Amino acid sequence: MLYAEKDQIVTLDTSIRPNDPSFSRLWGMQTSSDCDIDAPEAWAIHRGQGEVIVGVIDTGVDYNHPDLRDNMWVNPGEIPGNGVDDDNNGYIDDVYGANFITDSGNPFDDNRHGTHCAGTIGAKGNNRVGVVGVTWNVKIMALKFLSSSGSGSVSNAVEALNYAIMMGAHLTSNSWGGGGFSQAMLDAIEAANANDQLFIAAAGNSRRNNDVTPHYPSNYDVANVISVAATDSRDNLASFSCYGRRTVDVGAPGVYIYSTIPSNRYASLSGTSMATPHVAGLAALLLDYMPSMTASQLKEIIMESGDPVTALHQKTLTGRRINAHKALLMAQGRFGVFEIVGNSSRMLAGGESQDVTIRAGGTMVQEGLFQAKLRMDAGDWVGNGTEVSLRVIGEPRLSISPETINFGLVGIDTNVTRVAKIRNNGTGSATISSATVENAFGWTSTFRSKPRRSFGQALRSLFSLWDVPLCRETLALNWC
Ligand SMILES: [Ca+2]
Ligand SMILES: [Ca+2]
Ligand SMILES: [Ca+2]
Ligand SMILES: [Ca+2]
Repeated sequence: MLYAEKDQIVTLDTSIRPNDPSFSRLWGMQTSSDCDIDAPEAWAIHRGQGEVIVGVIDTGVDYNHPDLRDNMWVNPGEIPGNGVDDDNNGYIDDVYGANFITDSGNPFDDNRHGTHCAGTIGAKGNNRVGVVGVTWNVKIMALKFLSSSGSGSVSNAVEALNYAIMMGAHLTSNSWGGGGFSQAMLDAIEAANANDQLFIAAAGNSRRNNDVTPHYPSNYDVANVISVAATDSRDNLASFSCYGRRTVDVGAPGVYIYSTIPSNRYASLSGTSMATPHVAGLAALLLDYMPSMTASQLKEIIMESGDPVTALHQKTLTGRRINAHKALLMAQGRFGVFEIVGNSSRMLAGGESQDVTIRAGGTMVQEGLFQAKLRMDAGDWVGNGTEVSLRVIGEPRLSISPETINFGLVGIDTNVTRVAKIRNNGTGSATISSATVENAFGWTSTFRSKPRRSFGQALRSLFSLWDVPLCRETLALNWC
């Protein structure tokens, strides 16, 4: 018997649309002109599991906002509302971050700018509420140094960044500028760099060429800084955006950006301030996807994977607007496990069969069991998937930074905390069971499983038995 069947184009599952009701207003994520960051295509690969901590150095964050509260960082060492600085970090009841104007633990947003930026980075995705961030799950650390009127001092910004370093943020988003060069700010950014922490900064809204008129903090010449210009929904450089062939790195959507503002509301705002959190959200999504990536690898992928845009050519270092989908694909290609070889889109005639080749491996594959599903999508027709799995064995490679920790001048009966970062750059996980501090006289202090206070005047490590996955962990050293 003869039969006829329609030819079908078979492709892999290529995009995911979240159920957040205002998703269609987020042109920066997806729009018909395609002058967007290809977020739905990125989300088909990874949506964020909430492992990455992003410090938002701004006017604070409405941590009660229904679209943000589940994605707030929570300080694990602080008991809320007891009026006590439980973790001895200098801030009382700093649960979601801190306020560096009042030196208190309450970073609530009395403006709206910081809450807006936080929503673009990581408003909770697919929760049937409001909008969606570039990453659906994240830990937002609210670092308030700008007042209700949006102004602040560089010295408080330095405190905010130092707090982000001390408390282990993986990156910071900096939608602010002005005040000129500050050696203290440069030192803090260099400390962030030494701690493998990206510093993503707005290029500024004064239409200037930052190569000629330096704009800070985006112009600080440190490896971890990414300076961000704003683009619109037709890939123009925004009329207000600063630029600079040497000093501005990439562009990102920053005109009429819809996001969260305090008191369960939403609003559209424009500025390089709105472009910056798109980049910070992408950095968080990438790091959540591939936790072994270093800050410099993250920056490299963000810069190299963007779409070349005519308006950014000669106006930025890369000439590119960020693309989340291409960034994840590039990370997958360099560090990933499974990859489809060749073009995944093809024509299948009725009765015909074709092979799909899957390659396993990569330059920085981690230890563990990797599972994926190979699925075909051809419009209305969806095939059953094939489970793909691979078990990788690897070896850990541990290092600790910085090389020196200076407690400075410390008064008797005071507490000072410094943080060292332990990294695992290897391919397998390691369990650390103890830490030892040894002084010049051979006196040692070793700590296992939980902190002890057996010596009056000693360097004490707040330490517990950890598994160090392939990412960064912090170790707090206290003088007490
Ligand atoms: Ca698109
Ligand atoms: Ca505290
Ligand atoms: Ca407390
Ligand atoms: Ca949402």
